Amino acid sequence: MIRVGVIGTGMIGQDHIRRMTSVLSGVEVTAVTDVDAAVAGEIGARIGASVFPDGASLIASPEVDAVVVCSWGPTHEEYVLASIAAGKPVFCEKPLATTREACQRIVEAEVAYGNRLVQVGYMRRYDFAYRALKMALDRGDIGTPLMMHCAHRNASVPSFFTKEMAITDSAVHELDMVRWMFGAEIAAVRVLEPRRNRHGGELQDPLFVLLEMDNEVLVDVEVSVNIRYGYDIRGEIVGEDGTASLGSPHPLSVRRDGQNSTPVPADWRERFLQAYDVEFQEWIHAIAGGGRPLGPSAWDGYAAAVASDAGVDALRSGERVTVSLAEKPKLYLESS
Ligand code: NAD
Ligand code: ISE
Repeated sequence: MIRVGVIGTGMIGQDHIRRMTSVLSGVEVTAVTDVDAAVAGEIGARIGASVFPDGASLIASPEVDAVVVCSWGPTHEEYVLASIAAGKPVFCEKPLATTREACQRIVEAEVAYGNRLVQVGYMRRYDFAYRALKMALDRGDIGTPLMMHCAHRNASVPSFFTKEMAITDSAVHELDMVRWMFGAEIAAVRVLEPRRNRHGGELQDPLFVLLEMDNEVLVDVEVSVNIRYGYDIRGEIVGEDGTASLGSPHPLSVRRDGQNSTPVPADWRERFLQAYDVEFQEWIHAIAGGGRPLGPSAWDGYAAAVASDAGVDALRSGERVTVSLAEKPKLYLESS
């Protein structure tokens, strides 16, 4: 049984606690902490976990075999570095950290440790539809890929959301997904600003992101964060011999009054429910008995952050910005 300590008991922290306490096997949540002590206290009491005053004491606790970081992005680096220093596996929600330099420090710390401890929460790699799409591509069903069209639509976002966050918080999932999908790196980024959606107020929404992969595949990503009708994630790959796309994410279809309707998920918790379950179950299996995590690595977190930084530069400058990665350490040569 892996004893997990969770740092950050907000929206996704609570969802991951729910899956670790009532869905998955081989894991128990023994410790929680949050800067909002009241919410951590309430959750700790509900699930019978110890409540720690801060992340450092939770990571150091002998009650904790592995750490799950679900706090705000700018706090991730500190907790991931502390977990590596303690030699404990750490699952960090995306992004790994908010700058390329911070991600680089994590990569260096893990390389110095000498083995993988870090996994980053890029759950699309575990989604049934994305996995089916990648299998079709890898089997050659549509021939050599040429382009991919993506849409990343949030129903709404909180008032503190900025246009940069449409890249660093939302499109960062596509930045990871395309590297995994095509087994290629992002070479350059451009960002265009379409006509503004009035539902976003002053926020520049949507954004149109163009990615050039280093295998010459072109990817476009529409990022809309005030689409209102629900949470809608799309992807279609155009190959030389055909096209392949993500199917409907919902198993239900209702025919009534001359209409055929399919529900649209409300948010990522509903759309990627099973992906998160598989992601966590595979992580637990992988680290059980001292094994290393096999999912998105610190290197993947670093590569997504470098592309995300380039996206922010491209958004602010209106220019095409190239992406250049450091040399990939040997530790990560087996992973994407
Ligand atoms: P949230 O605001 O609902 O929760 C974050 C929690 O972290 C809050 O309770 C806050 O008090 C706590 N916190 C902040 N700083 C802390 C610190 N230094 N130590 C301990 N606790 C601290 O946010 P959320 O939506 O749950 O997002 C949390 C993280 O998960 C973010 O990195 C976000 O990008 C990521 N996320 C990932 C997905 C996904 O699809 N993989 C979806 C949503 C959020
Ligand atoms: C959120 O933080 C997530 O990670 C979701 O998966 C993403 O779709 C959403 O746009 C982000 O705000």
